[in-house]
Amino acid sequence: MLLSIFNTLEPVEAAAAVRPAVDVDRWVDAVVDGRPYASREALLAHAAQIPAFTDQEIAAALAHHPRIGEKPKGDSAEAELSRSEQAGVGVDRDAQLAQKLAEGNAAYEARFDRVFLIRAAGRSVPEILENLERRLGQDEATENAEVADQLAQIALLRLEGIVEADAAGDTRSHITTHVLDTGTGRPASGVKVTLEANTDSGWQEIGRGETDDDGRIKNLGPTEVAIGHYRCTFDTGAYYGSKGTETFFPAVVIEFTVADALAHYHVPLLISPFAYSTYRGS
Ligand code: 2AL
Repeated sequence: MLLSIFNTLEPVEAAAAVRPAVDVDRWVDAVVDGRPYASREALLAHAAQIPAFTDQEIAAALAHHPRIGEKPKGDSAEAELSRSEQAGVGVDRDAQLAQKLAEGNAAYEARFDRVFLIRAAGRSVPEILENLERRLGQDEATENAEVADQLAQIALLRLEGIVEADAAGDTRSHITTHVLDTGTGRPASGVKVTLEANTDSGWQEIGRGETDDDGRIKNLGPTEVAIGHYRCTFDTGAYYGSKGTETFFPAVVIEFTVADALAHYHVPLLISPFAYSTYRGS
């Protein structure tokens, strides 16, 4: 949702829009009451300074968080956000690690009597396991403070995904793309692209989009993905079909490696009806 729309919604509608970020009335009300926001940065800065979640609020909010490594069920906005956050982690890519995670989750639940919560976006399974082991050794008060912080991080990342900047270019996914039609020398707009991660159970879609007037997709999937193999599939057949142009390529599939979880990956496609190329952009 665009920030300008969020700014003008009735309070009850604005609250419904942001509640999937975290189901805590005090947080939702503070975000809604802070409107209007001059920019997305102002919104995020306002949300970032909301006082920490209390133990009671944590207990209520955790009811909506599935275990790490377990696919959230249903088609609620929260389940979709959670799926997207967990998709980049790559639990499906390694059965042994998945087993360790299941054991760690069980140990955590036995010790603290609640789901182990961690901001999943941008983290790999080994990193999550390391945190899990460290946190199992913490006393209750320290651990409660850490859960409150993780919940706040998740809420902020979700809010970032829910409210888009009005000025294009402000919100960017970890992997972006750009399609240039080298036959016309123009950006290729309206090209459908899917982004998939290579998991233990095969390729799994983690994002999709359509190139804008400038040939770009700035929001192709999660804002952070884990190290691993990914692929983009460009529906070049439909693109050329819509122009009545014959092409040799019904689709173009580009497979690539994300080797640095913190670096930005830009995967451009330069396409003509009978040749294409790509490169690692940034
Ligand atoms: C989650 C979740 O659903 N998203 C996230 O970042 N962490 N769940 C969890 N148990 O930590």
